Amino acid sequence: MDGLDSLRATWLERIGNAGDEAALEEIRVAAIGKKGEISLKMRELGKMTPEERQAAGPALNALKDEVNSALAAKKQALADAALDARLQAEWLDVTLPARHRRVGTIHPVSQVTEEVTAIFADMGFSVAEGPQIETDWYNFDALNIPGHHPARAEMDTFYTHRAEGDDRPPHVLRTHTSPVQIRHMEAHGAPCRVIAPGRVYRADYDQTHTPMFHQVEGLAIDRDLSMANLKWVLEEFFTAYFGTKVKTRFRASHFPFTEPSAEVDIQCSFEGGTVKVGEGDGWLEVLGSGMVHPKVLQAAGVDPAEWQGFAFGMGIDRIAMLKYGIPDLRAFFDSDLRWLRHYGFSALQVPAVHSGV
Ligand code: 2NM
Repeated sequence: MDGLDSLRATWLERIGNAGDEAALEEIRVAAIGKKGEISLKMRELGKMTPEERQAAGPALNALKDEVNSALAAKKQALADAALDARLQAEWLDVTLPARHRRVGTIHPVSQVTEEVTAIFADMGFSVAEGPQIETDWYNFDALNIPGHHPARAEMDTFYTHRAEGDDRPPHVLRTHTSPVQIRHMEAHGAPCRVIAPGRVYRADYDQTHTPMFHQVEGLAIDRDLSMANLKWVLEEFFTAYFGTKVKTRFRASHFPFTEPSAEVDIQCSFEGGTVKVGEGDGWLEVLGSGMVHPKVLQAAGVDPAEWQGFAFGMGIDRIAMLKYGIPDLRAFFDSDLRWLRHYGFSALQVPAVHSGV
């Protein structure tokens, strides 16, 4: 059976040399397909004598089996090689340190809002929030600022557009967060202790004013609160906020929504062009305050014959600049990443109440 030996050698070699599955399939068809060389040989068995057939038949069958096995083995080998190649190409060291990605920072306004909230929370104040677009009633009338009052013009209010024939009341971008406190009194009545931090808007833009800024207002209503309670709360606040004992100075003032009213200065020094809070004999105005006007209580549904209390308001951006030495207000809202990385806070610097005394 020398013919079969060379046939076997040829096909096994071709199978061994097949480079991929497609080549292997071509070889299979050419060898043992319907018209394959080995299949044609098997068809010739019919023309043989029984003796020849008895020898050639099993040999051809064995050859066919051998070729089949070789094809299967080669197919598996090709698949293994392909997988190895892929694993090599996609090799990944999962123990390598991750690529560095810069994380964002907490904006000083957010940080200070949290600090202020923590300090007032410690004194029993909760946080109230409300809409940034208000009716002129909540923003002005309820606060004893009537239509002809100069404060209405002084505040450089942004009014929303109203189409001809629209009979809804005029709406404004709130010029202070006092409307939040009116809404709070309406909803919950007295007694109460809340702060209202948030964005406010005034049409004003220069070195020290931006058309959007942040305010925190406070309100405490009870049966016998006085200016003395106000003064204690504010000194307690500033001392905790600046981490050092801070003296305050009350100056008589006027606001439509409080009577009496006072502007509050905090003690500071101005040496070498830097402001330091809590030392020296200079004063810095940081806050407005007073006893809530009876008309304001009335407008908010609280009986002024039974209840009285104090309120105050201050700029968050401004007290952030003072505490963290930030020189330019306008840079607060420029979204300059270099500024944010420099003045921003880590998410791990969680504000807590601490008195630096
Ligand atoms: C200030 C100054 C004085 C104030 C008044 C009220 C309210 F709603 F209770 F009437 N909230 N805040 C107030 C008082 C705000 O900001 C300079």
